[in-house]
Amino acid sequence: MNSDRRTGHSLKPELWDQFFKGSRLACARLITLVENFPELVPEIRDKLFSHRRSAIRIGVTGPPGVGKSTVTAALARRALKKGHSVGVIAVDPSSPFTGGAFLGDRVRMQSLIGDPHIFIRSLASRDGHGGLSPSTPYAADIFDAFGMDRIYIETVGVGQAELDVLTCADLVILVLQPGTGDVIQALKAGIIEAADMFLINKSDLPGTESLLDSLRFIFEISARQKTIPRPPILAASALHNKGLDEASAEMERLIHGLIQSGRFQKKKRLRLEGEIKASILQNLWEQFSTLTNAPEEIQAAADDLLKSGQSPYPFIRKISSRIKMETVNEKTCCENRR
Ligand SMILES: Nc1nc2c(ncn2[C@@H]2O[C@H](COP(=O)(O)OP(=O)(O)O)[C@@H](O)[C@H]2O)c(=O)[nH]1
Ligand SMILES: [Mg+2]
Repeated sequence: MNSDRRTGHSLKPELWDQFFKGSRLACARLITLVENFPELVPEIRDKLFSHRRSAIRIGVTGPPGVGKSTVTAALARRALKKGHSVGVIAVDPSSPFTGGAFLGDRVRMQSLIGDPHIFIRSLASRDGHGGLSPSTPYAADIFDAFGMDRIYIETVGVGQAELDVLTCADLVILVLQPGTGDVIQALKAGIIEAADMFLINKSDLPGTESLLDSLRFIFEISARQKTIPRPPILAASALHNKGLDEASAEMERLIHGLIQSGRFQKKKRLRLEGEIKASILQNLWEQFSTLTNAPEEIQAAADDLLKSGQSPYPFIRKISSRIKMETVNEKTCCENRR
């Protein structure tokens, strides 16, 4: 049995057996483990990697209250009808202990609960502020290995943090609603450039046409600058079940294009590169901090620098040269041991 030194938590072989036999309980348990014990991630990823399939990850983002959960539920329902199996990761802005917002999302997704081909899971957002939980990509990988082929990731939707969704989604849908001026906020946060599709939800409310005009105008200007390809802009009313068939069809067209053009594969490769780089950095930092008292020194230096108003770079150069020395020492030490 493999077990983690620091937590004493173990991944029992039975858990994997159950997971690969399709136990939803085992799937939920694995997600709980990656969420609560990041140190178990490498072991879980090792096991999952060869079982990954080619699920498409769809990020649904946008300001709070625009109808992301309602839209996600509507799109998921259509995907189920087409025979897909669907995973939904809803990032919960509240503490995992209160579960308040998730209850709200569950109500919106109620019609889907009980369908064996859908799995809805909430994750606590990072620091409770917004964006994605650090465990989101791992939860998506678990769904992928579990056999889900459409994975919807609904973010909390607060400004800059929405950009996080890009790092783990193949396709990003930005949901907006009329009459709020949120488009300016989204423009500032850079999400407009990053979204693959725009969905104006609540088109039953006034102001839909002028929001559509503003968005088209934004893209007309940018198309002139030839910086951003114009994404599809659609209007829908998830509550009244209008425009969602069109949105779903448009999304499938985008997915098809993504696969045909090779961008899907490229996105997967970039994600993997990012994960490798981040893990190497983390490992190097851990090694360096156990060999030296760098964390304490950095804290003391930051205090001093703030007081003195001096540039941090001489200190950065000093500590960086120690990284080189420690690497040489480690290498010599390993060679001597051979
Ligand atoms: N008028 C109107 N209300 C909607 C529509 N879609 C969702 N809502 C309502 O908007 C509120 C927020 O929806 P929700 O899906 O939770 O938004 P989220 O915070 O972006 O996930 C709920 O009260 C929904 O019933 C719509 O198309 N029209
Ligand atoms: Mg929601």
